[in-house]
Amino acid sequence: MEEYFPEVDQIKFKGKESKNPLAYKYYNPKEKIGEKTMEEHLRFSVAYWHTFRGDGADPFGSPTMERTWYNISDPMDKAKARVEAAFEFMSKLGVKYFCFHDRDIAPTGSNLKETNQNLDEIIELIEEKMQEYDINLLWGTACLFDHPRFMNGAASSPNADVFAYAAAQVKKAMEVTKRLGGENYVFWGGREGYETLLNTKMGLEQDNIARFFEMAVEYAQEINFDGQLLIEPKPKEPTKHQYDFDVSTVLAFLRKYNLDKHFKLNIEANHATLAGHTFQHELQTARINNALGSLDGNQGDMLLGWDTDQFPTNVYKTTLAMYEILKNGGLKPGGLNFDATVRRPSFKPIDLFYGHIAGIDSFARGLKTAYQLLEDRVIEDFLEERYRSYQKGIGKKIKEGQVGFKELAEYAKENEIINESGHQEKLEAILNSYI
Ligand code: XLS
Ligand code: NI
Ligand code: NI
Repeated sequence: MEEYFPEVDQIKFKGKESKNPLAYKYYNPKEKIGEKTMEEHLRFSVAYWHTFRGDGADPFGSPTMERTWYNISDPMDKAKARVEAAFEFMSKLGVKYFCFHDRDIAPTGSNLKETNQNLDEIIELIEEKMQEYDINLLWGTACLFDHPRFMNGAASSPNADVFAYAAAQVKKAMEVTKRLGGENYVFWGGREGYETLLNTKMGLEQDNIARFFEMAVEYAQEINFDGQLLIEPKPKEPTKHQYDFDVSTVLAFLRKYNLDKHFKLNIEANHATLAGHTFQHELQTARINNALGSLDGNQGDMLLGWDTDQFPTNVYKTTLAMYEILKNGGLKPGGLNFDATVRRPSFKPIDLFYGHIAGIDSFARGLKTAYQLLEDRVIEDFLEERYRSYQKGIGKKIKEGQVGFKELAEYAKENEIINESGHQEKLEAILNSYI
């Protein structure tokens, strides 16, 4: 069998003193951090679309990526070679999960029937490889944004035939996700949004998306798919106003349509920043609403302002993200999917390893630091102290709903207010001493 990454052996943990760029400095899969191993905490996943389909093309230039499987002309042979390459890659990296869109793995045929047949053929091969390498599916999804038919959206399209086609595609994608034992199923709203209200019935479009989700919930139950359904928020790109703007917007939408008990969120770092939030803000918003499902790990570039999907290397941010994950009691059945792509000039196959190793080590280091922060109750104790006025006296009565405006007005008349410092700089310095 052809080897696609002959220059790379199994990536191993060598510790932070190691100078080997093809070794983990922090990620030691079997090392225990508290009750769980690093592998159990982090549940890393490789994104099929970026890693095995990304060609380096951008709006200004042609593909740059050197990948032997791109030179195969027959689309099915190419898809099969890609599967081989993918499993060799994941196994050498030591990552136990992957994620895909239906159209990432198999070519489209001349009609839906043929497309589904292609998909089934590749799924069979993937199923074999999953068993052979002991690699699992974190989530599957349907690509409802690439084909021209989705130019006006999928479930939010003004054209009901497009809605129907999207439903057919998700039905099939859910079936194959179930067949491969997928632990989650993701909906990222592709082109569910709009450019101008001059041509858009926003109310109807949102009602239709809710109808689409209801059908998805029903169908998941019908086929006994017991994975977690996830929605991935994003504020803009490709459309100007994406309906799933951020975590709060999605939660409000789900509650309006009574869908909240069926969905959690898949939160992407670069989407958080595009929405004007930190990754931690989005994670905590989901966590306190019991809706934190899974992560798309990457990072953006503050100076570029679009979804650059870079590999996450900022340990300050991975630490605060892992802090939220630990507070959440973990991610399972979710995981940490690298929705990230190497830069256009990083065109060598080996760069795929460098990118993933950098991301994996950044999160492993973030996990260790966040765990220590929690062990030492650095933030916890400060917060307890800062909010202690709600533990007794008038604060306790407010919390327990024992007082109203009248009682509070009486209280305020008698009481002198003494505020305390928020000590932000002190806390930031402490955090730095841990990182
Ligand atoms: C695009 C999204 C996409 C989803 C899966 O910005 O991040 O890649 O994760 O459809
Ligand atoms: Ni994503
Ligand atoms: Ni993205």
